[in-house]
Amino acid sequence: MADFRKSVVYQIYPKSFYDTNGDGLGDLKGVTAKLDYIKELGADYIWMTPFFVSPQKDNGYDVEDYYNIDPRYGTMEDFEELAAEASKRGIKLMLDMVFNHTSDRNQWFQKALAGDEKYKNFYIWKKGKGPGVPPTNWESKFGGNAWQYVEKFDEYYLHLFDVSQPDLNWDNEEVREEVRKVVRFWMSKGVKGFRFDVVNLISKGDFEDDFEGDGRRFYTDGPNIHKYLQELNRETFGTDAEFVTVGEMSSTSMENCYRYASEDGKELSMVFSFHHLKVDFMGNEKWVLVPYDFQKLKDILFSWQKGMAEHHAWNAVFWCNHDQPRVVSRFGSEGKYWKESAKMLGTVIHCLRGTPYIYQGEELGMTNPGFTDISQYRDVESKNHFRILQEKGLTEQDAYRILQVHSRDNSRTPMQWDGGANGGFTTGEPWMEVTKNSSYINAQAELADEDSVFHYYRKLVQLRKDYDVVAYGDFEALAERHPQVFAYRRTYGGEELLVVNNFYGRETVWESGLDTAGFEKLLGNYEGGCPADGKFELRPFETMVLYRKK
Ligand code: TEU
Ligand code: CA
Repeated sequence: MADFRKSVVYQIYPKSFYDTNGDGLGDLKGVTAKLDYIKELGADYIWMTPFFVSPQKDNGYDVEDYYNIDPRYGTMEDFEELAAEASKRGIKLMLDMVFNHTSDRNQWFQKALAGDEKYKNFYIWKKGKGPGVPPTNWESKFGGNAWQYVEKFDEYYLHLFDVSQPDLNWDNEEVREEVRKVVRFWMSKGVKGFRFDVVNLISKGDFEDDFEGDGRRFYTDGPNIHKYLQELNRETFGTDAEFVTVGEMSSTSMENCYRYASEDGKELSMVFSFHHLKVDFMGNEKWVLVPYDFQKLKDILFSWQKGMAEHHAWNAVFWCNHDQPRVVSRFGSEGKYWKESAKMLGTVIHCLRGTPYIYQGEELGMTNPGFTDISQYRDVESKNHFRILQEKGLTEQDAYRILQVHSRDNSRTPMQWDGGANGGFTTGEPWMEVTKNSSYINAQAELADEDSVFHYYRKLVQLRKDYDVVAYGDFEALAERHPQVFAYRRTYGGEELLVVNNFYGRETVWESGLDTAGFEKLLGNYEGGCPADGKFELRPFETMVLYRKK
């Protein structure tokens, strides 16, 4: 079995990674060109977000053709070369499979629109409740009602995301068989893992109005979800014990995740859940400005750590991806303690029980770009909500302030490779502006500096290889009510790991009451060792990883 517990995954958003032909868009050849960089960091897997043929309304999460590569990113030969070069370096590829919906340009949907009954049944159609009244009041995740009227049929189709992303009808066995074909096709190309996009939304339940929320309770972790995942597993990747899978679970419950990611291996290897990244929302509402709730962040992460372990299920652990703002900007500091906070946040994730994911540029401490004009934004969700916020009465300036914090484009700016023009990402005009701080936050500068965020992340990755307790240890929460400290203990056989972090830019003291004699410091962001008396005097954003073996 693939030991994903000892592995680290590096996520690439190809469009913003590295451009090799000067058209301003990152490409597959750009990933191949940077494999040695990823090797140096030590990652075992690369998860690549979709590069299939797509109109790019949602940057590839709107798939027009699952079997071909979008010419913007390159060719099948480029992909094969990438797979071969990665394999030479012992790096495995994980592809991103979007099966909750397709693009409206997908031939299945085109045939459906043309009136072909077989393909119409590939999607979800309902009559309205009356003239101009959609079947339910559900809201699309990207804003507005989740149903689109098609006059020709006098029916609506469901789109939980953009209107150009119609939801597939998984209750139709033919759809499930088509999905299996796609999965088998990419398995035959030598990929070693999949990330399944919003996969807990594929099984829809009752189509009822939601008077308590936006409709998600009717289609999240739906009635046949476990059945469909088990079937997909059995019929495709489950036949290969080396395969690693991760499901992106939108608004999921822990109880369902016990099953999705159970060590019995019937469904998936692990799950992404997002509750810990909603601590700066108001409930489920993301388009607001509220300070993040540190206690809630701890409570959520701790309860998932404990719950998943008790139920023999495995977490994916992460702060960043292409949908989330940059973590230093979010929970750390862009200013004086930029480097300290970036290292501290990396430590918190990498020493938890679970497989850590690093999103491109996180290992450099990349920040949000601080865009000030809508013309700088590219994301469909951001553009929609910029409009919706103003329709709700916010001023343009207030809408910008919210986007600067929450927009998905915060993480999608080009990778900062060097201090030159466009951060070394392209010789042309980048599809999105490069963040202004690329003069000092960039790979070239950080590779040359032993004390950089990059080298710190490299050491974090290595820690998991060198110490079994990091990969396999039990988890115990510490300092649960401390207002500044995030601390925990891992134990495995005679090995013990203490991970102690100050989450804030001011000093603090933690009287742990622990016997700290005999601990050695493996990693940290300041000088100094382990206190002998269990009293931790922590400097701004200080982190330390302490180890003891009986
Ligand atoms: O995202 C799922 C999703 O619901 C969120 O990440 C969403 O973008 C955000 O919470 C809305 O506020 C996945 C992909 O990661 C994302 O890039 C796609 O846009 C989305 O699915 C649709 O395929
Ligand atoms: Ca290119």
